[in-house]
Amino acid sequence: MTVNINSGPGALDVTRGERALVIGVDQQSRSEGRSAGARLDEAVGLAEAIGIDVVGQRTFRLRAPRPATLLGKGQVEEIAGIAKGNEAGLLVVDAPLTPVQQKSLEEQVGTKVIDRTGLILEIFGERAATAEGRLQVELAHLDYQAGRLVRSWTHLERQRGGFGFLGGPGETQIEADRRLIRDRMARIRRELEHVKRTRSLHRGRRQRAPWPVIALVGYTNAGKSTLFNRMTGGEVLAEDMLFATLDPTMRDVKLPGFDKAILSDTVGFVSDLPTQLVAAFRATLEEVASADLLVHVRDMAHPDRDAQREDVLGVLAQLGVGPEDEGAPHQIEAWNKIDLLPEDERAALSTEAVRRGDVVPISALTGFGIDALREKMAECLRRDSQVHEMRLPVTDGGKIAWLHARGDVIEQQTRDSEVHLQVRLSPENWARFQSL
Ligand SMILES: Nc1nc2c(ncn2[C@@H]2O[C@H](COP(=O)(O)OP(=O)(O)OP(=O)(O)O)[C@@H](O)[C@H]2O)c(=O)[nH]1
Ligand SMILES: [Mg+2]
Repeated sequence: MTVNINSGPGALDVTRGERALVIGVDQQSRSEGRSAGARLDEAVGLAEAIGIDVVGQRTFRLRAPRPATLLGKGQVEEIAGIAKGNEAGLLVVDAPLTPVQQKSLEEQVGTKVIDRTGLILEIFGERAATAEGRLQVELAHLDYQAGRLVRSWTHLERQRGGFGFLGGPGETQIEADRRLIRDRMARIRRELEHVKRTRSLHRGRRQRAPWPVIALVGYTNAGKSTLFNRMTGGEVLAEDMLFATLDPTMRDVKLPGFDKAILSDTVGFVSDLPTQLVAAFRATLEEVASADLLVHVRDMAHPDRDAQREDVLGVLAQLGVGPEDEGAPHQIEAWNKIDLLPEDERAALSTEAVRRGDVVPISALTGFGIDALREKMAECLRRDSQVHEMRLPVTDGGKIAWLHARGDVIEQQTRDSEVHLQVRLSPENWARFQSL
C-alpha cells in the first residue's frame, strides 16, 4: 500500500515505498569540488529520507544539455529501460529541471519525475513540525508548483493532484489552478505575519534572558545533533539520515567559567537549497541570528567537506549571518568525525587547528576533543570582553544576578547600601546590560 506523504495542496504526489531510480547528472559547471559519487549518494540519501525505495542509481555524464530533456536521447532511452526493468514508478533527477524537461521526461521514461528541489521540498513538507515551519514549506511548495504550471500541461497537473476543479465558464484548468495558488499563497503570507508577530513577542522576552546562546550550524549529517546530545546530555534524534533535525532545540550546556549557557541544535544545510526554502530557514534560524556564537560543525571524513563548507557559508550569508556580516555572531569550526580519519591526517588537522586557533578537532561519537571545544566556546564568549566597574543598589538583585550569569565577576563588595562590582563583559553583553 502506498501512503500519500503530503496531502496538502503543495503535494507533489510522491508516495512512501515508491520504487524509484535516482539519476545524477555530471555536468562540468555544477560539479566544482565535488565527487559525482558522493553527490549521487547524497541524492539517494535525500530520497531515502522520505521513504522512497531506491531500486537503481546512476550518474550520467552530460556533454551538452538538451533543452527538451536535459539528458541525451540515448540516455533517456536507457533510463526508460532501467525504469521498466525495475518496475520503478518514479525518477529522481538530481539537478534542476525546467517544467518542460520534467514533462518530456515523464512522457519518455514513463514514470513520474521530480528534481532535486522537488525532493527537498517533499522532505521538508514531511518533517516540518512547527506551525510556522509548515506554513513556510507550504508557501515554498506552492511557489515551486506555480512555476510548473505551463500550458498544455493540464492533464499532468490533474494527475499530480492539482486543484482538480474548473473555475468559471471559459476559465481553463491552468488559470483556475493559478488563481487558487495565488489566493492560497496570499492567505499563507497573512497567517505567517500573524505567527511571526506572536513569535517576536516571545523572543522579546527571551532576549532578556541573561544566558549566552551558542548555535550549532552545519551541513546535514555533519553530526550536530550527536554533538548536541554529547554536550548537553540531551536526547534529540541523531541518525545517519539527511535532515534528521528540522526544528531547533535548546538545552543548557556546561562551559568553564559560565554559570549557564544554552546550546541550540538546528536544521542542517544542503547544497542547491531551493531558494523558496531559504525563507523557511530564516524563520527557524532566528535563534542562530541572535546567538552569541556559531559553531560550524563539519564532517571532516566527507569527501566533499570543502564544498559543503562553502554551501554552509553561502546559506549563512543569505541569512545575513555570514562571517562578513556586521553584527553577526562570532564563528568557530568544530572539525567532527576525526575518528574516521587515518592517524596521519588526524595529526595534520590537529596541527592546522592549533595554527588557526578558531577550530577544534572533535569526535562527537567518541567524545574526543569535547573538553577543548568547551574551552574554546568559553574563550570566544569572553573574547573582546572588557572589565567594567559599577555600583548598584543592593536591592537590584536581578541585575547583580544577570552580571554573574553573563559576565565574569572579578570583584564584588557591599558598602552601605551599594554593591561595587568589577565585571568582565563582552561588548554585546555590556550593551545589553545598559538597556536592562
Ligand atoms: N564516526 C563518527 N560518526 C559520527 C560522529 N558524529 C556523528 N556521527 C554520525 O553521523 C550521523 C549523523 O549524525 P547527526 O548528529 O544526526 O547529524 P546532524 O548534523 O544532526 O544531521 P541533520 O539533523 O540530518 O542535519 C549519525 O549516524 C552519527 O552517528 C563522529 O564524530 N564520528
Ligand atoms: Mg540533527
